[in-house]
Amino acid sequence: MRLNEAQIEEFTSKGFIVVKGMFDGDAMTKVSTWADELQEKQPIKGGEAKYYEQSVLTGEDVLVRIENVVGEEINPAMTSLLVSPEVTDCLSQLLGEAPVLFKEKINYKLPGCRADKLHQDQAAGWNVYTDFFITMAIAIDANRFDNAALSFMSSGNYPHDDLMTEEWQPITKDDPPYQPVDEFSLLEADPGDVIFFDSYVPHGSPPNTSDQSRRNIFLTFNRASAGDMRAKYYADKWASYAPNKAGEGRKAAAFRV
Ligand SMILES: O=C(O)CCC(=O)C(=O)O
Repeated sequence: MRLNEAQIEEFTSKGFIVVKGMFDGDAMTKVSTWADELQEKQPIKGGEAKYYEQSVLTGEDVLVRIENVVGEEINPAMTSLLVSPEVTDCLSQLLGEAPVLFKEKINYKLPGCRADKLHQDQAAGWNVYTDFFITMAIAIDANRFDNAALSFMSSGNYPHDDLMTEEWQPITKDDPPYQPVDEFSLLEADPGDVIFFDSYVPHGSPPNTSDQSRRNIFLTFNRASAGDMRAKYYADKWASYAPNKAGEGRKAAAFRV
């Protein structure tokens, strides 16, 4: 599959596009089972990095995300499924050159999980690495208003190569609907739908106050010319923000990407 001219133009102006049904039902059954297994699995040293936080609703520890879950050395089968030649083709079109995986995570957004405040990904310290990234979000579960579907700025009215805040600061502490209302879209998605988005487009999601999980995978890529920075990214991250376990949940972080 290749993106058409209209999709590329839309990505350039709005900073994101949605590709419905990019992964089929069989693929998503495998992905969902894998996400369930990872949720239960005891992480191995240097392997999956789990992050727990205290639920804003119940105060109990809730799994927020697992990082470092793909790559040839960790799970070659899942890597080929998620970073298929088709995906690589689309990313090459959007980046203007070959993509290299920078980081990846499954955001579990389980019932009780906190908000992801409106932000630009690039503000999460990414300038240290390079100045442009594209993330591919894949819906594992149905994303609906009730279970914290993402909202994106859809007006294109943001600096496409600059930060709107100091690093690590959210754009607003409010939850959706973000203001001005007509500049944002709620992206309800079905399993297998993909959102490609750049690292400057504002987006976020509210706390999950429903009883349905909203698991999405986020794979972030940089241009090959910027190099392979994934090992350095995780080493830096674990030094400043180490994975933890149930029982060690941190207070909910307002902005962590
Ligand atoms: O999972 C979410 O709702 C938010 C994720 C996000 O905004 C991000 O990773 O940049």
